[in-house]
Amino acid sequence: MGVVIVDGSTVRAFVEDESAFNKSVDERFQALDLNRDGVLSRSELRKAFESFRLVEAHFGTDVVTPPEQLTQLYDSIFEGFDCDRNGTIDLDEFRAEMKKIMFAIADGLGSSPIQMVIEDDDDSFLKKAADLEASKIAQAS
Ligand SMILES: [Ca+2]
Ligand SMILES: [Ca+2]
Repeated sequence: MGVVIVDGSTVRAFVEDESAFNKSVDERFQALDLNRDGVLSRSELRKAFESFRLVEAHFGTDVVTPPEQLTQLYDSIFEGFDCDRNGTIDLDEFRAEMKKIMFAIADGLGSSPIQMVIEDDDDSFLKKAADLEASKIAQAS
């Protein structure tokens, strides 16, 4: 366990490093595609967001959200991913929307860094962003 400092530019640099970002996104996509049919269904995406803990982070964990409201929320997230409205999310759609979400997080963080406590086995995108920045700093010195 350790503490990392992330701000908007950390996240932005991660998303803009296309090979690092796509690799992380592709790994996540594969992990989420539980039935291995190459696309994400509504329920697979919902599991994804439960594991990202993004939704809770945005809406606060101290508020208990009614299930029907949660379903609406996940539906609207799904619509955001499913650009061509065919009812499933393919890898391109997933990459594009993850990019948007991470940029939105970067904008939200702005230039005020936040401290994150992370577990060693944490594979969140923010940790990956912090790792990437750390490796760049290590290379530069
Ligand atoms: Ca699937
Ligand atoms: Ca689609």
